[in-house]
Amino acid sequence: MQSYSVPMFHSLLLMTIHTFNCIDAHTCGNPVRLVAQGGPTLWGSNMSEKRQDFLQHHDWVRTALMFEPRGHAMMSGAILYKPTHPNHDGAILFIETSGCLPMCGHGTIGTVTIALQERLWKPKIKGQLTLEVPAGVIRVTYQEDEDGLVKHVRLFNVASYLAHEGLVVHCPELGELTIDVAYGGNYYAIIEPQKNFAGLEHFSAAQVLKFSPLVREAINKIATCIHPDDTRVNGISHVMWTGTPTKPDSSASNAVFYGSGAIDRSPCGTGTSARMAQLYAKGLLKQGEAFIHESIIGSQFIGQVESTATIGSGRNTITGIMPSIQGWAQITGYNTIIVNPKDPYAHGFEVN
Ligand code: PYC
Repeated sequence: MQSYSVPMFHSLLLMTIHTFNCIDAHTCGNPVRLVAQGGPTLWGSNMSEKRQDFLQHHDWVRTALMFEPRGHAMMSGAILYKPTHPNHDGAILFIETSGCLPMCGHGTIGTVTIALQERLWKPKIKGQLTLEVPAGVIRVTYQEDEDGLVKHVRLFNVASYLAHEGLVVHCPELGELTIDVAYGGNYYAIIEPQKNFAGLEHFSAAQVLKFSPLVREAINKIATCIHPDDTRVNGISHVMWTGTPTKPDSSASNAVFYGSGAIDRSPCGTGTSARMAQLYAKGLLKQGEAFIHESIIGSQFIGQVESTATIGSGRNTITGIMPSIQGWAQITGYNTIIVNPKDPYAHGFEVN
């Protein structure tokens, strides 16, 4: 078991009981715990700098709210901040069991649904939002039903690209695996059906959990991934296993592993972006074509390549895509969470 401690200075700040007003939801099955009140004030001129400040000085908030006993291995969430630019509608810090992701698709869809339905944001233009996230600035559109509930959210994600093609790693028990690596807001190792992997439909969740950390470790040893526009975004954090979908209208299925023991229950927004970038680069997906991505529980996101994109500059210029992903979320409850410094598990624990 791993439990989490905080530096002395911050533990002094924790002498009082901290209260977090959270609204819990799920996006196509994957949890989103939105911290509406109680998040720390962060230093920085953009969300990437604020993410660094959070990781250095306030990470106990993440471990307390995401890990057991207040959360679980799959828990994922977000904290709302004021945007730095007056034309923007909001700013989001993503918090996860795996850390603070630069970008999270299911987290954005859930956060937007909650923030709009609970009137935490007032859109400058009805039907669309411009949001600051650590990976950059994203645009979102949404549709409401006649009761003012958010039906769908479409996020126009950050530029995504195929970073490496055909890397070969050895995975204990499975053998050699040929893997592509793509970026969609996080770096993904993408494993398609091949000789030593028959496809996700032949794999159990237990196998995804067992083999993904081994693949991630092996691929990070041979592949360098540093975002050309922000060196703070680096390393392969997510592993995507692909296969034949169960629904006739789905284009593909996937299971994404992240953190130390999580499988995304949603089709994964940044993963879907990375997958579309990979397929587009290989000539297997066209601009404007619907890419319906199915999750491990059968829920679907509708992705699309909106346009091509240029990432980096000079000799580091890469051609990629601007992806969009549509999904839905549902609020599941209101959750006032307290963190009492006298609780030996105030900052959470993980059982690995
Ligand atoms: O939807 O981008 C996503 C995501 C990343 C990790 C879990 N979900």
